[in-house]
Amino acid sequence: MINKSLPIPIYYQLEEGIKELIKSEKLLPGEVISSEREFAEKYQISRMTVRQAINNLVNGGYLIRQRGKGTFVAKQKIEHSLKGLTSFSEDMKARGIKLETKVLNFNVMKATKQMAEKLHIHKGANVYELKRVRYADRIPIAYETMFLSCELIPSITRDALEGSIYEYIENDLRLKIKRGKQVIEASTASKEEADLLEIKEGAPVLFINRNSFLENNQPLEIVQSIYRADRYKFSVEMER
Ligand code: 16G
Repeated sequence: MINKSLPIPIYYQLEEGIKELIKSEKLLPGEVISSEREFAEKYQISRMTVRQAINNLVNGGYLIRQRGKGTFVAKQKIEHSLKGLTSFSEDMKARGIKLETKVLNFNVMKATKQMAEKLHIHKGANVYELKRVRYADRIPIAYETMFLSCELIPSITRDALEGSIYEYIENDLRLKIKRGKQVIEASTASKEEADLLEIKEGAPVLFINRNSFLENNQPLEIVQSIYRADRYKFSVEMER
């Protein structure tokens, strides 16, 4: 794995070597990797060098460090197909992943000009602002901020906030969610986002902006979500 005569930094060779073992499934998700000391002894390199390689792999989402337990190969990222307009609850249930939702904030505010344009309401009209962290198998995956018109959705139950808003809208309010537009951008976690998602400030995240609409083209929601880039990826099927 290491060739000291190459003009390539040793930490980088080790980093790429471990990545290769993960990609070729010689190291499997959940498996503990050798300790810093073991790597250092095996390759006759300094522990500092090993630490640098491992830190980079932890930051890149390949490894997870657990205090007192060791360093593990991270689980596969959740892959989400951009086919069809689905909710977080539906996505997780379809994969058999245990899902939890923490409501951070739910309040009524006045629509800004931008919100009013998107939701087809008057500036200053009441909108709900809902902030939630969504967990998959106890790992925080996404931090969502949602805006809904209070005129369209006169009330929301606690169950819906902590469960599925889409299910509530379709099953309880009998409104038909028809289509959505989503923009996905690369970004880095702010201090607040990093704390909520249990990642480092500045770690890579996906910033997603979704507007969805009901059957009659009535705008339903504006949702800004921050997804952990180390746990989530999107796939698209294309035909030519
Ligand atoms: C997803 C949607 C979000 C929607 C939510 C409803 C993305 C990027 N966002 O998180 O727009 O409001 O699902 O989920 O996919 P729920 O029905 O589980 O509350």
